[in-house]
Amino acid sequence: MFKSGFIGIVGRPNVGKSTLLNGILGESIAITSPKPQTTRNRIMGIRHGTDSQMIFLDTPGIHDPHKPLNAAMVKTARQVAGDVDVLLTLLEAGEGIHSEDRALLATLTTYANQAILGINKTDLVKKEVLLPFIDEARTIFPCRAFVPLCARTGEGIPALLQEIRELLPAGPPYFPEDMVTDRSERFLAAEIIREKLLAFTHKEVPYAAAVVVDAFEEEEGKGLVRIAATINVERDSQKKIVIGRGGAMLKRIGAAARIEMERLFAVRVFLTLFVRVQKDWTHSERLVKEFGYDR
Ligand SMILES: Nc1nc2c(ncn2[C@@H]2O[C@H](COP(=O)(O)OP(=O)(O)OP(=O)(O)O)[C@@H](O)[C@H]2O)c(=O)[nH]1
Ligand SMILES: [Mg+2]
Repeated sequence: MFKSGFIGIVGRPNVGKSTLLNGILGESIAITSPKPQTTRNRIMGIRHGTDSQMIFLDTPGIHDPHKPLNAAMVKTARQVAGDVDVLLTLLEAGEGIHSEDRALLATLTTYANQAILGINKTDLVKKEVLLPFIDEARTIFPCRAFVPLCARTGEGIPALLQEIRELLPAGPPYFPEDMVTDRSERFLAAEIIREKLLAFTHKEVPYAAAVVVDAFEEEEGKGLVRIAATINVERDSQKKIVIGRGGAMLKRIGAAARIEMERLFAVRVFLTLFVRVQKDWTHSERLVKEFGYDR
């Protein structure tokens, strides 16, 4: 029987949701970083199996909203829970369940019957803590399955996919086989640039940056794409950091992003980056929208 449906991946910032999605797809469509609140938009990733089509929705980590950018991200994550066939809630393994995870699970109990709990980063804990952790999870969130995972190595992913298939309804494939994500190449290009910013800059800079692709032009028959993008930051001091001494930082970000884009798009990429100050954009509903963080 062919099965198909939507699976929402939710959880606290930094638990490894995007890493897990990339691991499931075998392709990096969602950017990841050691910093919390990396993902800002919902992104769809489609896994085409011989007996199922699984449509995953990666979401921004659920966080307390206190400014428009955060509020937009929390809204996205909460909406997903109500819209999917299977809710995959991801926690980080540890000694006992984190208080923020308890709070999150409490808001999701109405979905427990269609939920799977993924316990990620098992490589970071001793085996002995896993069973008590699962027992504790079972009492506060009696969901359909508990799956220990290591998203980084892929351990546990086959077992997870089996549990997901169990919960999916019978149905036809909804998307064509060559479609891996609903996001445009423009969006992916902007995200790759933001990923490099997250990797190479620190403190408030990654959170103050929004990347907008201004041009994405294919040169017919040449296997070349010309991409121009603007990195928007909130203050002059941040602009200085992103450009770096003699332009060194911007060059580093551009070079790393280009390599990644060439791999993902399988073409040569000519990338031009600009940096612009948009004063306090994270506090401006209009600019948050303009930069694409409203869905
Ligand atoms: N040791 C270890 N690290 C992991 C594992 N899975 C993810 N990570 C790391 O955890 C960090 C966060 O991963 P992401 O995938 O960006 O986390 P996320 O849940 O999508 O975070 P947000 O988008 O901020 O909500 C990255 O540095 C990952 O490499 C794992 O199984 N083991
Ligand atoms: Mg993420």
